Amino acid sequence: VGYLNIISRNYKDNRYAVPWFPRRIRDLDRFANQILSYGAELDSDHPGFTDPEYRARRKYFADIAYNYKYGQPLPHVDYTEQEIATWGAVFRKLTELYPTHACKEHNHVFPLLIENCGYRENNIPQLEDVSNFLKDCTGFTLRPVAGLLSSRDFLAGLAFRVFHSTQYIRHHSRPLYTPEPDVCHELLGHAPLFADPAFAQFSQEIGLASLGAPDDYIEKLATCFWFTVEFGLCRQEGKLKAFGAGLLSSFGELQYCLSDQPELREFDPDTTGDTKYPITEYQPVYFVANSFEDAKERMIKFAQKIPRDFGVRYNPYTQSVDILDSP
Ligand code: HBI
Ligand code: FE
Repeated sequence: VGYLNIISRNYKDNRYAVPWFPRRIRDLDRFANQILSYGAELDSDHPGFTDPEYRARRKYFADIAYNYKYGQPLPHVDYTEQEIATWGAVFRKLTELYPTHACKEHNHVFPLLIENCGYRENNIPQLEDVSNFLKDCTGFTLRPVAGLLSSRDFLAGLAFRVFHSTQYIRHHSRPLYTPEPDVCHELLGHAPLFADPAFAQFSQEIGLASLGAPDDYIEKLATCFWFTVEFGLCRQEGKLKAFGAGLLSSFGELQYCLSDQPELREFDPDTTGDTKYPITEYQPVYFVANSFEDAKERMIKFAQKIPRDFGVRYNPYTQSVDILDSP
């Protein structure tokens, strides 16, 4: 196909060029060396900033993720007593709230994770076990990641039903706080929902929409991701419930989001995608989805408006993206 000639890493130099994107699941290996900040570089206000032991540990996690290649078993980690205690504190508090605050899909899957993947207060589950479980449920898999990826790269993983997951844990001094994703956020917040077929499809649609999309649309898709996969609410049997991982992994915000304080709006990619949001405080606005099916349908409609000279279709047999000539 002619336009593949101009898929370019230097697309900003050429207004006709399409940004490079992964075509096969193995291509995700390329993201490892373009992380925005290596996981061991902590900001001066990070709770572990002055703890040399914690920083060395973070370097260890960043290195194993950096060297991971598609097809390898996910690195097995022996977590320390202190790390397990931190996980335990988070696990204990959050599991108090799930029955009343989490969506029914999360509550359906959580007992299965306890049964099959070693989810319990005194054990941090291994990414490998969780990834294998998700693969059986929806085909989603986890990939370790050494630090923050660009929105473009992070979303592209979802097109292949791959979720980039951190493996380190937050600093023990503040168990209920983390300024960045950690294994509590990934495994308690994100993982359960990726076992749900409709949620998995919705997530993959965001990923497929992102492939080769212009920068301004990547921004809109990342914002939709933020207000759904990270901070989404839904209405179930007339009650408001949380399904966003940022909520399901925060003892404080999980209660706040269902209180009468925040403003609620209906999820719609056209408007949601243009909404500004703070990243260091509780959200002033949440978007409510009718269902994952409905959110997925809206996402597919939105994706059709993205200026792109080609269509994409995921081929699950080859785990690759087929490029379709536009109609
Ligand atoms: N990178 N490693 C990692 N983890 C995330 O959760 C993450 C990311 N990059 C971007 C991102 N999340 C989102 O905020 C959106 O930009 C997609
Ligand atoms: Fe997240």
